[in-house]
Order: sequence, then structure tokens, then C-alpha cells
Amino acid sequence: MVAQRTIMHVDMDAFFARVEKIDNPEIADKPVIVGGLSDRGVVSTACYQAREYGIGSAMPMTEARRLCPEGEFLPVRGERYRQVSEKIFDILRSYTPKVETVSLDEAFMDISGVLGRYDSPRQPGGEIKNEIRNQTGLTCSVGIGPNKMIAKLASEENKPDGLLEVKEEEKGDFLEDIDIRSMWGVGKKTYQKIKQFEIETIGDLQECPLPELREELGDRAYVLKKRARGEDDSPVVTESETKSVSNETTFSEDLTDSKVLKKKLFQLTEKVSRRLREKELEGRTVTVKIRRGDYTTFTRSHTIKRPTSVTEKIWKVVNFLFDTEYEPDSRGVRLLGVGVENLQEKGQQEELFVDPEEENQKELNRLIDDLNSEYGDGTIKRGRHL
Ligand code: TTP
Ligand code: MG
Repeated sequence: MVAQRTIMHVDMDAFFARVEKIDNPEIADKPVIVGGLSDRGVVSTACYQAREYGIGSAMPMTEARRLCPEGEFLPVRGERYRQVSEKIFDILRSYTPKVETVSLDEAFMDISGVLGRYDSPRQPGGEIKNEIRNQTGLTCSVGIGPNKMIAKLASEENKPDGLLEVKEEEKGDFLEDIDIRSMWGVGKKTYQKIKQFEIETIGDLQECPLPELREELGDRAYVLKKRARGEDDSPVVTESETKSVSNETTFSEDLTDSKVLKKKLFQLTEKVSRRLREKELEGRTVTVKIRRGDYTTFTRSHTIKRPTSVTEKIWKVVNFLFDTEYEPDSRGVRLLGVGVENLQEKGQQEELFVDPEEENQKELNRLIDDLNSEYGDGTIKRGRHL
């Protein structure tokens, strides 16, 4: 049984656009659109006034100009946003070191351990909002909940300048009316598939019988059902997590081809699992990290029942997370990472039963590790590489 947690999600409102307004008060009341200004450019973000014209992130810039000719169109000043972002994260980390960076303007915090200092979880939420406003002039939205998914949905629900707490016992009611497309794991493809069951809200998914859903989505149906009940045990992953083994790779140019990305992910998985075996460690939580060309970063984790260091077992989870959670878009991928946490020393857990398939995989892993350390990395590769 996992201990009760309190997670906070902080997301800045119309981040790039509001920074531009702070830096230039003359445009404070105008519709401001930030993005690539060339004919092929896309909108990074639009302020809330500009959103009333129907402009939103990822829209072609030419269309945005057509919708709002009187708008203020500005280029992306990445360095400046990073500077402001650092200030914001310094504030967040002064509350707890357990801060996960999702992107320049978005973070998860595990505040479970510091709640003793406050009257309620809302109190640090309010203080953080004030401090960010005082130091940067910017507003943000804060969501608080028993897990990451609920916290994020809670901050989205009350945008802009919101502060919403959803307690464990309130989550069922809270989720009921939320658009199913806001739920983790429901992208365009999945939405198309489940529309036939008239699933438009998370509540609809809660009610949809599992067998029907399984027929359409296979085993993913279990995961989505679990999420619809508001369950999510993914940990807040800090950058300096020592209790994990991970590997990352940055590309010289942004990658968009899913096949290539998968191949890279498999290579990372092999490295990480091999390092686990070298350290005689096994882990239960597998995390995939994807940073896009615009520095938005996303991590997704999945926890399996029994700790492992077997490449095939870890790859199964990585592959699953990539297939179900990542929606390719025009931004491309700059960095990939694979990590394993929730570590323990090998063989600590009593083997209640022996899985013959896992035994075979372990044997194969040992063989490959031996050959690679004898003849050099990459001597032996699994078929997956091809
Ligand atoms: P978001 O938090 O998604 O958007 P936002 O902060 O502009 O607005 P909201 O109030 O709805 O949170 O993204 C943060 C920043 O990341 C955004 O200001 C610009 C950048 N971004 C892109 O460059 N491209 C994109 O497609 C998205 C979604 C964001
Ligand atoms: Mg934001």
C-alpha cells in the first residue's frame, strides 16, 4: 500500500506571452502572439486576449495573422524565458527539493513531507502564487491532489490564476465532467477509438464496461480505467534523484521519426538495464523522458509488481509508455531518457515462483553482458536493433 501523498502542480499562465507583456507594458492590453514569425512558423503561445480570436499553440502563424490582424506578433526569446523560469524554480525549490521540471513553466512538487508546517495544503499553494507574482509579475495556476494526474487536472481546471485542491474523497466527483481528452493517455488516436462508446468525459469512461473497452484497446483498457478512477502512483522525479539509474541522449538535430526514436529508446534501455545488472540492482519504476525541440519536457512512469533488471522486461514498459503516452507533433524530439527507480539490491525479494520466460531472458542478458564486456560494447546486439 502506497502512503497517502499530496502533490502540487504549478503551471504559468500564457507563459511566453505574459513575459513579453511584463517586459513591455505598452502591449499589456493587446492580443499578444509569440512564435515563429516566418510563413512556415507556428504559434508557441497566445495570451488570453488573443485566445478569444481562436488562436492557440501549434497553429500556423499565417492563420493566426488572418484571425487577428491587429495582434502583436513577437518572436520567441528563449534565453529570457529560461531566466524567468529559473527564478520561478528557485522559489519552488525553497518549499521542497522534491520538484520535477516538466517544462520551463510547469512543475510537479511532492509536498507530502512539508505539510506539517502549514494549516492546509492550500496555504503553501497560495504563498507560492504570491511569491511568484511579487518576484516576476506573473500569475500561475496551482492544482493540489493525491497524485500527479489529479494535481495537473486541478490546475488546468482553474486557469488562469487558479488555486484548486481536490482531496482523495473528492476525486470521483471532480473527474466526472472533465473532458476525456484532458486525461493522460488519451490522445487523438485513442479518442477516435473510444468515441464510438460515446465517451466524452472521464465519467463516461468510468461507466464504460471494461470488456467492451478491452476489445478496442487491449490491455491499455486497464490502464485507462485505472486513471479514470483517479489512480496514479507515478512518483515526482527530481533531476538529482540518486536512487535511480538512468541514461539520456541529446541529438544534434530534432528527431521526428517514431521508428528512429524507438531504436534510440531501446539502446538507452539496454544501457540502463546493463548498468543495473552491473550494480546488482533491480527496480520497479520505469520512467521515460522526452524533451521536445521547444524544451517542453515530459516524463511518464509506470511501476511494475516485481523488481527487475532484465532488458526485455524494462523494454516492455518503455515501449508501452512511448506508444501510449507520446503524441508525435511538429516540434520534434531533442532528448530522450530512460530511468529505473524504486531500486533494491538484487534477490532481496523472496522468489515466490520462478517465471521460466524471465529465467531465459536473464540467461540471455548475462550472455550478452559477458560477450560485450569481453569484446567491447555493441559486439552483440539483440534483434530489436534491426
Ligand atoms: P503551456 O503551459 O502549455 O501554455 P501557456 O503557459 O502559454 O498557457 P496556459 O495558461 O494555458 O498554461 O506551455 C508553456 C509555454 O511553452 C508556452 O508559453 C509556450 C511554449 N509552448 C510552445 O512553444 N509550443 C507549444 O505547442 C506549447 C503547448 C507550448
Ligand atoms: Mg502554462
